[in-house]
Amino acid sequence: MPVEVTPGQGSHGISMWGAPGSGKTTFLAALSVALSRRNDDWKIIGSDPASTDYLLDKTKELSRGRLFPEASKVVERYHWTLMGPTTKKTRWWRRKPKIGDQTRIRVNMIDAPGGLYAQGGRAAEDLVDLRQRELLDSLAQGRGIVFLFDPIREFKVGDAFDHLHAPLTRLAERMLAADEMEDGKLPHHVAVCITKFDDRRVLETAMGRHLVGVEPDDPYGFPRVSDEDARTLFRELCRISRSGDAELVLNDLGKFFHPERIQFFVTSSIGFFMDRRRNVFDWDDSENLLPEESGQGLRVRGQVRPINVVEPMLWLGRRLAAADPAGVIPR
Ligand SMILES: Nc1nc2c(ncn2[C@@H]2O[C@H](COP(=O)(O)OP(=O)(O)OP(=O)(O)O)[C@@H](O)[C@H]2O)c(=O)[nH]1
Ligand SMILES: [Mg+2]
Repeated sequence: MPVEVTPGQGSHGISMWGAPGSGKTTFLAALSVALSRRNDDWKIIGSDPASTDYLLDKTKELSRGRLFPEASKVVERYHWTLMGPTTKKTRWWRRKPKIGDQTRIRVNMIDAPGGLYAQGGRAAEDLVDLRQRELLDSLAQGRGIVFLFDPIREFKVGDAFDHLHAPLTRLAERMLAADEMEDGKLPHHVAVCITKFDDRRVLETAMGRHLVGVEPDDPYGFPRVSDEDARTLFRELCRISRSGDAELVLNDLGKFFHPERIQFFVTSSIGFFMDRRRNVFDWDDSENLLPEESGQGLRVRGQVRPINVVEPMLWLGRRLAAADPAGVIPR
């Protein structure tokens, strides 16, 4: 029997959270490519024309045009369905799963400009505050967060904590007033994603701590950090924060969310460069960024090979479905 997770803005709402330029929009743009590269049955489908347009257009710009999205200006909402194989065991007398026997996870995604996370939503007096309130409303309604931590920005600017603490405190104020705190914590699940793993500085930090391995079934030999080691890498990257405040990010996450509802991932939306003639990862030539011909900005150098972009979404989708069984409708 197919399993469908209810739509609605409510419990299956997921918000992208992170400082400006931390890679939120690129992460979403890479989702379709990431799913296409997997040898399984998971796919993503828009639930309305605008959400489908986004998937088609952004995927094309990133993978064909090798262009990054522009900095976000407004709060964008997308409604998608992740469709995948059934998680149910097939009975011995049914050799194949029945047609229509698949898992469907509705994802209501919010992507906001990172700047909106800076203040944390005060009274709605001007446009920025209005947009901050809108963002806070979405966070309060949803139960999933993809928190992007950009180690490069943290090294250069060091403001991840500023973009976490104030809005988190505002969100807690809201949830407390609505009597929705559970055991003193927010009810959300959080996928903490370290972004830009393809950047040499991040890769070298992970290598220096012996956290990098290669998956045995990966024919190209791309470096990976396991989810078990992702938290350790996060801690290491916090130490080289410019402001020294990044360690407070970990403390805040632990204070505001249930530890079993936090999962760390080491990700890259564009992945590592690979020379297609050699068809194997080259440790000495791994960077997948190029300066734009105009000299302004960066573009993708080779093919887009996202790392750990689908996994946080599937983890969140499954967790939200399990946490809200009323949302699983047998059809
Ligand atoms: N090395 C590397 N750089 C990335 C990656 N993803 C994004 N970037 C860089 O980060 C920049 C910002 O990415 P965005 O996706 O626009 O970031 P954002 O968080 O949506 O930014 P705002 O919308 O301004 O809040 C891009 O223009 C790229 O230069 C990645 O996977 N690897
Ligand atoms: Mg953006």
